Amino acid sequence: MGALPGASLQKVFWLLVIFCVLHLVVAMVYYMASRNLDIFQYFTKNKQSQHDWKNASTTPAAEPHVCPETSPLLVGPMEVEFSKPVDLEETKKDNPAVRDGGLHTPKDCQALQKVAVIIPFRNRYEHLKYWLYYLHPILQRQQLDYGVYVINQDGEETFNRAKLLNVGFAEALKDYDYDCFVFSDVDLIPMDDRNIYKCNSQPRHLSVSVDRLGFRLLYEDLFGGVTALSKDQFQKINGFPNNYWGWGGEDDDISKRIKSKGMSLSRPDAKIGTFHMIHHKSDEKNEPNPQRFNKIAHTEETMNSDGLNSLSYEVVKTEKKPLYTIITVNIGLPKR
Ligand code: UDH
Ligand code: NGS
Repeated sequence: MGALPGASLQKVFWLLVIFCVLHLVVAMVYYMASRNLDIFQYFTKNKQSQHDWKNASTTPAAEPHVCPETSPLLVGPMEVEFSKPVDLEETKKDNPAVRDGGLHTPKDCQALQKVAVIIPFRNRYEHLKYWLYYLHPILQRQQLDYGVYVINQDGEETFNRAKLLNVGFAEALKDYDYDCFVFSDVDLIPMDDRNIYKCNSQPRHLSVSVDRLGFRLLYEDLFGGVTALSKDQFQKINGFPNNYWGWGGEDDDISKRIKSKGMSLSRPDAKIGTFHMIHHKSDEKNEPNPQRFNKIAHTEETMNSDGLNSLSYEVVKTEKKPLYTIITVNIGLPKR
């Protein structure tokens, strides 16, 4: 009887120490192995998704990654000049990724927005050729999923820019699920591709500094030239007015619609928002509209009944050209 001898106590102690160390080693090995497995799986998964995207046709389940907020393809300020005539067959060859109808989808990433570019038009083919020559490369560099719609007013009646733009909105939506609409005069060419043809949280005025207007904003509420509205923003203001026949005022009406629905105008920086306007003589049948001041004075009363919800027109012809879709439309006559 009596206490354990000292040697036995020492043995028990060392056995306990060895057991603890072994336990610790096993736990660490197990932990490291599981971490490595996670990392290994993470890499193989990522490699797989890149692979899937490149071979999208064979494995359709994979989603392409979303295009970056700022396209890496942009070049900034650009030379714009009009000394040489444009050959559209050459322009088509220079833009092989543009599909018939003037449609383009970026191939390396999923575009942030689906943009319909709407151009009000009549008898301005020379301008249209320059527009297509300059804009297709820019819109592709901006990595947009876009389509170009030229809305051609049929007949000889007084021109109606805003109604043509309403038609463009309605017709483009029959073609594709666009979420953004850029409305552009045919004679305005951006001089900096960082001025992105896409929509913003507020309706956007893109043609901020036009050379022919002295590179300055004529007045704070100006909303003419090139503008961008999301589908929601456009619907919120009931589209554009249908009854401004002739030059002037329809853009001021749109600007008032936007304000009256609690939205504001957004603009790019004046240095980026520069445009060249192609020089031209005054058009026939687009004389200044003598009623425009009176109409603008009543926008808030008329906007809920004059716009998208009262739009009526008849499509005469739709043609899918190699670089644009042209929709010839009968928009009726002004009320006498
Ligand atoms: N447009 C046509 N054909 C026409 C008239 C206008 O295609 O016969 C289109 C074209 O896209 C043009 C846009 O409508 O760019 C706007 O026409 P606008 O005459 O309001 O504007 P533009 O930029 O000329 O062509 C601005 C100067 C006109 C001043 C006349 C008033 N004093
Ligand atoms: C205003 C017009 C706008 C026009 C703007 C710029 O006076 O429609 O000039 O025109 N408003 C009225 O006439 C009420 S510009 O210099 O670009 O031809 O957009």
